[in-house]
Amino acid sequence: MSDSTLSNRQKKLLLFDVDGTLTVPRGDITPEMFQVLKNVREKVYIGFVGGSDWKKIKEQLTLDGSDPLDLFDYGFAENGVMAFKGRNLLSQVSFIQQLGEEKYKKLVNFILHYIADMDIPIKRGTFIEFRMSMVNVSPIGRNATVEERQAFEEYDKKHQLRATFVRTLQEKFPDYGLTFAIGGQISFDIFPHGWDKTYCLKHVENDEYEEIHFFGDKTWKGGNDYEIFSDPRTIGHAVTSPHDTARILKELVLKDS
Ligand code: M1P
Repeated sequence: MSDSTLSNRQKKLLLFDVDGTLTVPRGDITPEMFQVLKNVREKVYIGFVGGSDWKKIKEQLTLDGSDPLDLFDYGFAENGVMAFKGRNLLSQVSFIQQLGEEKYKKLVNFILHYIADMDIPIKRGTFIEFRMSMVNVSPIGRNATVEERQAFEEYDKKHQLRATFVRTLQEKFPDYGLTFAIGGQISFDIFPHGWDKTYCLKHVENDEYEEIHFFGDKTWKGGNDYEIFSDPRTIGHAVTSPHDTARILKELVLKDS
């Protein structure tokens, strides 16, 4: 997109969750959504803020070999703990540095024991995924296929496995300063208090936006969009799917185009 196309934009920033908001969960961006975002970006500034790591988000938001950092003004992976402005990496911080090796080890050991004792229909592999800014915990394991994910999600709705797991961890580690957030289908994220999606706002606060909008599909308390959705610095939009996001954008930004 040329600089002249982007130079007269309103000083408004629209931030988007990824899974369930710009793409279907763990799916890829569609050409339609790509085009809607391109059109929106001619009017206002845009950024993504995902819980996943940059590698996964990049896979999901790449269309025909394009770099997502060229489509968005800001890119926030792992809730903004890894932050890009254009193609420039602004900062990256580490979960272990913050928590300390000893506490981290106790937490991981407890989680592994808990999962070993869980009697669920199937288990796959990679039950704990360590990321730069968080730990992702999945009772079925991150190697589950799409079908296995869907079956787990249904089973979890009925049996509340993740909610119970999270409550147990909150009781066991009350002084660790950790937040537990159920954001996707098969797992939950653990990160230090404040490292939820509101973390990304610190990277835009000096850019003087008149309005910052946030779009997400997990905006209820306990969902991983809740904090930024309900933050007084943002105007929150709860969406039900990427299709719903596109509909709102057409009404909110593109209706006079
Ligand atoms: O972006 C939402 C969540 O997406 C994935 O969740 P799941 O694998 O459970 O569907 C994970 O990347 C998770 O960290 C993230 O919050």
